[in-house]
Amino acid sequence: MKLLDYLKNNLLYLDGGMGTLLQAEGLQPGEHPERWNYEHPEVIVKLQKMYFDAGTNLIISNTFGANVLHFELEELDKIVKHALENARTAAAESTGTQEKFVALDIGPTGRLLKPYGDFDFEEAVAVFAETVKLGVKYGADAIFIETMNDSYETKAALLAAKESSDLPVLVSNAYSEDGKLMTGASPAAMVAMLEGMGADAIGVNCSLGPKALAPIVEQYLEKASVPVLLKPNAGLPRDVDGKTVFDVLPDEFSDDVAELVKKGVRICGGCCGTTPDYIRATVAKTKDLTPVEVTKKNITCVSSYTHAVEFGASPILIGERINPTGKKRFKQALVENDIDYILNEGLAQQEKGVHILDVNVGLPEIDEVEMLKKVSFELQAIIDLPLQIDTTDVAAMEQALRRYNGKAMINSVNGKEENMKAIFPLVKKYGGLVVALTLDENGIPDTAAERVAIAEKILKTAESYGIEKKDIIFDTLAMAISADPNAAFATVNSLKEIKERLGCHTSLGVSNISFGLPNRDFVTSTFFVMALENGLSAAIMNPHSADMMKTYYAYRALHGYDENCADYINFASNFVPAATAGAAAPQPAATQQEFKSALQKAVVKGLKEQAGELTAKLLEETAPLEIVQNEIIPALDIVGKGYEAKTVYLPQLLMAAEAAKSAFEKIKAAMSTGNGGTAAKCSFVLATVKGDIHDIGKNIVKLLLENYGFDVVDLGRDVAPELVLEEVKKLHAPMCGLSALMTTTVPAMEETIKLVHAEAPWCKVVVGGAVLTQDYADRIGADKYAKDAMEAVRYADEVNASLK
Ligand code: B1M
Repeated sequence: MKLLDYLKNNLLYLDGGMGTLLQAEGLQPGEHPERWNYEHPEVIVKLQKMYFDAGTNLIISNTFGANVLHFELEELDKIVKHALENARTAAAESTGTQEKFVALDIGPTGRLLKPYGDFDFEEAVAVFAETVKLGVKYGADAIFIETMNDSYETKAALLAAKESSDLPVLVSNAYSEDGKLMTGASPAAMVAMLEGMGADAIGVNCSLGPKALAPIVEQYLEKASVPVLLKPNAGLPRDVDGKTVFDVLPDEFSDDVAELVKKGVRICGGCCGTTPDYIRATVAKTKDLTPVEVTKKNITCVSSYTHAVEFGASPILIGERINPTGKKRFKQALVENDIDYILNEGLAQQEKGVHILDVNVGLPEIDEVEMLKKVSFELQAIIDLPLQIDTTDVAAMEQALRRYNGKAMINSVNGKEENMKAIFPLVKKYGGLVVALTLDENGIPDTAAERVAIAEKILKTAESYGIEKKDIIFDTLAMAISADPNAAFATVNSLKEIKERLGCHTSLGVSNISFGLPNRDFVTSTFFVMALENGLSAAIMNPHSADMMKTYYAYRALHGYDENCADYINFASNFVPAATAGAAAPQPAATQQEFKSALQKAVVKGLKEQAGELTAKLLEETAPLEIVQNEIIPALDIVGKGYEAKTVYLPQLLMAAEAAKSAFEKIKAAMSTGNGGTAAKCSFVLATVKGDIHDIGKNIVKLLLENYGFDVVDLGRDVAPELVLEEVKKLHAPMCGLSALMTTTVPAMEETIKLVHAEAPWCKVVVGGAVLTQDYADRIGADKYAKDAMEAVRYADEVNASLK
């Protein structure tokens, strides 16, 4: 029987942890477990047979880290071949009579994708594809993508699985305790993206025990229309005397998993710390339960790398400003490749409270494929709103969708046969919510009835591509009332019928209605209400228009979408009448953030180029160190606090660090002439301690020391104590400096100080970094605590003077 057929009527049991079992069999720390597939196949077969004997249906091959980043292709081939053979042998040798399957396991690469890391998305797809092809070659029944804590890498793996095989794909993510992936995705965002791309089952594994994972699993069950899987740890791992221990025992584990099976989980197993006993107990407690039917949830939504936006309740606003039509300055930005200008348009609309950003960069004189790819990539690096990819160029559409980190809104398809033939395969492959325009080969019909007929044709064709009704949103096209007095009625009447009779959601570019009239927003905002009253779900609009935003907030309050009228009150109390403040719309207070300066904002928002430019300007009248102290450090503090409060996620932290670096480059250049005298001074060994990769502060210290004539040997970041000692001894350096930013890396600092003091007693150790205090520095035995870079220089000068 095929795996997916079996899953239709049965619970599917997975295996449990392998790591601890392999260690018990002699796997050494640092050794690749994947090599055991051919070095010790008998051990792998034995362990996997134990799982089959315990009731497992689907064994996940021992190939978690098997990819071309870790192994040469020839060895990879051997590993995958043996891994699948071992699992098959285990199935054959097991006495269990249940259905048995073997999945190719794919784990994360361990590298962070661009723009946050240095790993290219297409490179990641290619890496995963190599392993997938081998899985197909050696007869896997399915692909199991697991323990992914980044949505973008998950997408790369799923895309590779889909492009290189026809096998069922199960996708499992590892969530942190805050219920989000490390890079910020919510369960709803993952469900939207993975289902859109055609994953056959989705869910969670690793990191936490079944109790802690329950709220996350429940969100999957609420949103997912495919089977949900659960593979928890035996609780949260703890370190006891250097050994990892897990607190949840098989009995409690299986009770908790059984509860979630009753709620709808269809695939279950165990992850770290679990053994065949956990699976046996789970099977015993769930095998007589009737599997909960997997139902279609019919959720119309799009998603970004952090969250999903659902259609159907409160109206959705789609910002229309990233579009060159009628905008001279925007066109210039496109021609001059001024990406920051475009990013700022996005940020400004986000601040006004839109939910989705439309992205249109079509201009005859530029390469739209490259520009759309670039702009959508840069936008999703700094803005966490879902994007509406808006282009008539199919190649540009495909490139942007491919790299989009989430489920995009696709603008658009229409009723022309040719157009549907080009767009629907992209919707099917990459997932997405497609805007369908009610026009066809004969143009835009005048009547509502004809537009609805086109909508019906589009729905039927979409179905033939396997695209569901929920993933189509109709735009019944607003035409100018200045040209046709019945234009508004034709549009809203077709909206109403599409909503009520066809049961679909709708969107409209509302501004077009007032084309050719003075004071257009008067008309547009009234039309907006008409459309909303007739079933409009989303409007593509200008959030800088006070009239539009007034209408939006008032409409929500009047329709009960705004509890206690809180959003309306926020909006209206900040409202400044146009007569005194121009026509700009006030911002909803919820999205306002005060910044002391433009540079601070650029760093916090992660605008690299702008941060560099603003720093260069500021340097004309401000001392470099003042900029560091008063602008850059406070900006990074804002991001750091946001990170702690879980309002900012790792990607934003990384982008802010990149922006700070680009500001710092300018500061470095400005200081290169030196202001502290260039007389040669002694050598100074500098490092960020082991386990810590924060080096912005250390680099400032380096720059200043060099400026003051010290011969700095910078060992970089994440530096082992032994390496610091080796360099100190080699140079007989009278001083070394250590930086640490995290409470977790202060012990490494202490270890380094002890080693240097013991083996190189002549060397003074100065320490710094935001996590340290004088008291802390004293406790770990530092010779000097420097609260900032300048203090480190003053101390170095003292030591240097004492050498003479
Ligand atoms: Co992260 N990070 N970070 N981070 N990061 C902190 C430090 C954190 C406090 C944020 C928070 O939660 N509020 C937190 C640590 C919490 C803790 O203590 N346990 C944290 C965390 C948790 C993490 C990660 C674990 C996140 C994750 O992956 N889930 C991860 C850790 C990776 C690792 O190190 N193993 C991580 C990663 C990163 C980025 C890569 C994204 C990026 C670093 C980029 C880089 O450095 N190349 C980053 C950033 C930017 C920060 C914050 C926001 C800013 C740090 C910074 O550069 N400040 C930070 C929050 C914060 O500090 N507000 C945070 C500006 C810099 C100029 O200040 O280094 O203090 P500072 O240097 C000053 C002085 O302290 C002094 O002089 C400098 C100038 O006056 N000084 C010295 C520094 N070293 C000195 C040495 C001296 C003398 C003076 O003598 C030798």
